[in-house]
Amino acid sequence: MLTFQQRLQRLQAEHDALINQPNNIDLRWNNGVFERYLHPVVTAAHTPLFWRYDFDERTNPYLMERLGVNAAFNTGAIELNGKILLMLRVEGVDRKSFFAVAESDSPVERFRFWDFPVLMPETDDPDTNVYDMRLTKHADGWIYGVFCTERKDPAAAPGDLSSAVAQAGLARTKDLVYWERLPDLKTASAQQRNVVLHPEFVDGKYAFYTRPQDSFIEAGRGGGIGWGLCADITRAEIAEETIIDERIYHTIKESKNGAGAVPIKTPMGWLHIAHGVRGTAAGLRYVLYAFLCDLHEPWKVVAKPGGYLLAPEFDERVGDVSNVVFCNGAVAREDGSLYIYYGSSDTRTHVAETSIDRMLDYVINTPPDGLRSYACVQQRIGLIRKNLNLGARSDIRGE
Ligand code: M1P
Repeated sequence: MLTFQQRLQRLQAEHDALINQPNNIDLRWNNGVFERYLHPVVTAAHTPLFWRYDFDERTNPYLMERLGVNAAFNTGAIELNGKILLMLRVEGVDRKSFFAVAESDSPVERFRFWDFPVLMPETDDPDTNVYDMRLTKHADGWIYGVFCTERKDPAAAPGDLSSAVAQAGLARTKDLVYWERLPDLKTASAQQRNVVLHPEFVDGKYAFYTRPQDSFIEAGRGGGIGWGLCADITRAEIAEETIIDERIYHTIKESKNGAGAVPIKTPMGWLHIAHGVRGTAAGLRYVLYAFLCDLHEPWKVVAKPGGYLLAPEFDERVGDVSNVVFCNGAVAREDGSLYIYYGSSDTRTHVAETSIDRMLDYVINTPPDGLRSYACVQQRIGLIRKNLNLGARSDIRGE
């Protein structure tokens, strides 16, 4: 039996080894669009031991974890002063999520949490749970955090302990440490999740991507990625919400979709990495997809590749909510590289590496969804004929 001190040293050595573990490109993946990395960049085990254990032998003689952490996933992301800062959704064993920053000089490894998690101020109507923050460096000089705030549904029938209302919480900061909480975003929708603040003013107003839904889980008659403007972010209200990327039958976004990372400005338009959800016999399947919006009219989708960009693979497939990948943060660096951070199965955080050029090629030159098997086979035959140099020959089957 190890002594208290021996166990503590062992825990610390294991934690140090995890944080300092190098990360390498995963050679099992080779589709040309992006590279996966072998190890998750952040997991629950990356959270500091001093967040979880009481190190005082008198009050914790068995060196027990007193406040366990269940998961660290769905991260906002930003580059500040040459460092990559991830704003993770950390979930305690008590199921409550909170935000915490992990920092690294590298976009792919050695992320270390800051000593304290974010103590997000509450509004007059306290949040029960907060999660999935998008970090927007806005043209007005502030860094905004837009996140989901969840509360018990006040209209729930007696005994119904699962109905909830999700809305978009808003806060701003200069340093990710001190936060000014603003009133929640008001829209006409009963439920809002996956709301993202556009980084530039549009017509002199703040612009939001929204995701209206009828109920907490189901899109109902609602859904799709919406767009709306508001004049005053300190009392943010969207009077008119327009759907710019709708749900479509028998596609990867049939059940739900939602904006993901803050859109990335490129010479060809605003690049979006979003998520799409479809139902299966085994439950919902969440994948990432990409699309491009017009540079000057960012509410207009100008390129929509068919299908998914990134779906759960390998160990990503299994976790607390299996068959899920979810993105709410990406970092485009000055050298043109692009790092897409994504949570897998509501458990851990990974990174995919690509470049703006590659992603523009992907969104512009990948064929759109044919929407019918026949049309999709026609698309594929076009590719086959090209690769087999069949030109216009009509004596070969497949035209
Ligand atoms: O559990 C999967 C995801 O479910 C929600 O996403 P959406 O609102 O699109 O259904 C979010 O709670 C997200 O955090 C979670 O990963």
